[in-house]
Amino acid sequence: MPDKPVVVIGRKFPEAVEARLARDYRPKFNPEDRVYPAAELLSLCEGADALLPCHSEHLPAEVIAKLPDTVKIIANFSVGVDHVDLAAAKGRGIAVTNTPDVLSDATAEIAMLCMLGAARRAGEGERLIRAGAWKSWSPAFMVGTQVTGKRFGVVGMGRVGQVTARRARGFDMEIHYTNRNRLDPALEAGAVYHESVEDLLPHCDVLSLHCPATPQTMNLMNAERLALLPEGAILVNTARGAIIDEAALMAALRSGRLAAAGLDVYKNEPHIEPAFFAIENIFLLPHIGSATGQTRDAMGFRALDNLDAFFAGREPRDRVA
Ligand code: 8YV
Repeated sequence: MPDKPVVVIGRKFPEAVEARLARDYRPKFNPEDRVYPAAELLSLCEGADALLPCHSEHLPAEVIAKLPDTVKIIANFSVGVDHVDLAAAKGRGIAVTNTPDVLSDATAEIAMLCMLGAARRAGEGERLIRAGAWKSWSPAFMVGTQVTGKRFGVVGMGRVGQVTARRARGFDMEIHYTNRNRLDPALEAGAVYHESVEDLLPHCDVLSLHCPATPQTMNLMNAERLALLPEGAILVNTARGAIIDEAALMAALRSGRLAAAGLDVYKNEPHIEPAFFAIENIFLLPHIGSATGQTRDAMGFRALDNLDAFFAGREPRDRVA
């Protein structure tokens, strides 16, 4: 029987996932859960057959170029693959997989939390109470925006976008969306399709971003497009920070053009632009879209299913390159 493949594990994975790895592979674990500098990651990959990174392990073309020839697959523990240069991997004949579907519910929950947190000023309320600064109540105290029955816009009606739209329907919201392709009527479920982001924006009381980060979507929400949202709109981002021009967003929040924003993702995570901290009408979470035990297990198992298929000579289900 051939030796079990050697796999480099980018970060500390859930216990059950690491148990399966230990049973079926020769894993190089990361028990301290450190973010490896590129040079260390590359040296760990010496003699390895596979790499299992998270979005925190950046694999641009110059790193992919230095991966040892033995590495045949990058099986991501993430649905987003913007941290991997797919063309470079393809060029070297390295397979790349991701973990779709299994995190859609968890991420949609966080999109709802971001929407409500922003609309109802949850961050401000928390800060006030924890600072011991809640002194009185009045009808004008902490008045926010009601979302029930309003229009909910989705950029990117893929798996997460569709689940999020379903959750928003629970607040009787009218769904508007744009997507590379219009969905079948059954999946659309009455949502109004707009051909472009520019067409969509004027129809969104809440806008939720669910498209991948690509060169085309970099700074998609810039000053010009933010200005197309209705006065008092709310912006939600659980996708990737790269999609928003953060300076333009801060300007729109400071001026009151946007009522609020709820963000789970940022351009330079975890080093968030400090200017955000001084803006009250923004609800900030630390990239926890998929952070439930159930979902993190499912992501790990999905990555391992891809790895198992690859080493069994089958096409991995979630191959993206
Ligand atoms: C994960 C995510 O926490 O899967 C993704 O693309 O953004 C998150 O839900 C993270 O990327 C895991 O690597």
